[in-house]
Amino acid sequence: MSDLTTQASHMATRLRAGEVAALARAISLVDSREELGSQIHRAVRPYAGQAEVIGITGPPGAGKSTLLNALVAAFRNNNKRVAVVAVDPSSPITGGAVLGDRTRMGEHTSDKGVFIRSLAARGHLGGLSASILKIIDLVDAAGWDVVLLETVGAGQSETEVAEVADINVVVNAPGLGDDVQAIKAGILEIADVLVVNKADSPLAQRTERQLKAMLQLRREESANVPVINTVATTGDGIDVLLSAITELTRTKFKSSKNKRLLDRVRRLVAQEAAAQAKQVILGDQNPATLALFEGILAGEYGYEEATVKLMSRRYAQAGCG
Ligand SMILES: Nc1nc2c(ncn2[C@@H]2O[C@H](COP(=O)(O)OP(=O)(O)O)[C@@H](O)[C@H]2O)c(=O)[nH]1
Ligand SMILES: [Mg+2]
Repeated sequence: MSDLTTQASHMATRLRAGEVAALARAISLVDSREELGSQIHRAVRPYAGQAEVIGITGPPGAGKSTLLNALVAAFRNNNKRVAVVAVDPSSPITGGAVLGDRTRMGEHTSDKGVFIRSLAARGHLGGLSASILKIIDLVDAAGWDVVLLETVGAGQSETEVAEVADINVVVNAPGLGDDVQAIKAGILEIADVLVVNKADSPLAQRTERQLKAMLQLRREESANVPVINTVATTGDGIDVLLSAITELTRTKFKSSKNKRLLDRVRRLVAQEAAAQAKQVILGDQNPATLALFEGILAGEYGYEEATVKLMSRRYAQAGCG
């Protein structure tokens, strides 16, 4: 065995034994795309697949961090060990700006049943979700029952999180500007549970009505998406939210764990393939490639046709086509 393999195997053993320091180190290695990180991931991957992965997305200011804090407490009351992975470098939970939130999370930071980690949202070739997924695998293999994924609610992190989570909780709140338009297109489609947070606001009922109307417009299945009112600051409605999550997890996990995991892998490989293809094409100085581009300019091919030609040639070169 090479040094690296031996090292990976030691780390994997420590991680599986529940050593938090080993988990934290493995996450850093994966997050920075080190080869050792990849090897640790491969070594522990077969042990992952047990944890419930719950994404918390929604516009900034909706109350995601506050809600997540309350959810952590609720899961802890049910004796579940909870890992929080924040795709949000400025998260108040993971070391950010708001002193009040930090103090509130203080109760959790000293709890051995809570693991908190934030990831940088930039610099991930192949998209963030591939890295998140590997990190979830690490946390999962280390024996954590629940993984809560928090996003900053801006940029691409929401959709990336949605791709890897088993259950997507989409949080909205009144008073965020253009009503429910604050929810980005596409995010509503991936919602398994919709939360109207800040239900203590007099405008919350209107937000709820609008969300329900939007759900009905979007698709038929969304008739089943529960809409739950919460006041994250007081904990009102958190028990209802937790029951909804638990019920959804039960049905999702029951349907077929293997299919769920394979679907997730398929989405991520597709995404990784797109990212890799992009890098290859951007760096491709092959005269035949340039001729293809010229052909597009001259109207000989459409973009789609040229792309198919280019891809099939690259695949043939790589010996996999
Ligand atoms: N009135 C009220 N304020 C809330 C509620 N939930 C969160 N907030 C406040 O809304 C602000 C934004 O919350 P935060 O959790 O940081 O939102 P995030 O950007 O989605 O993570 C904070 O000042 C919270 O204290 C709620 O249910 N009711
Ligand atoms: Mg937040």
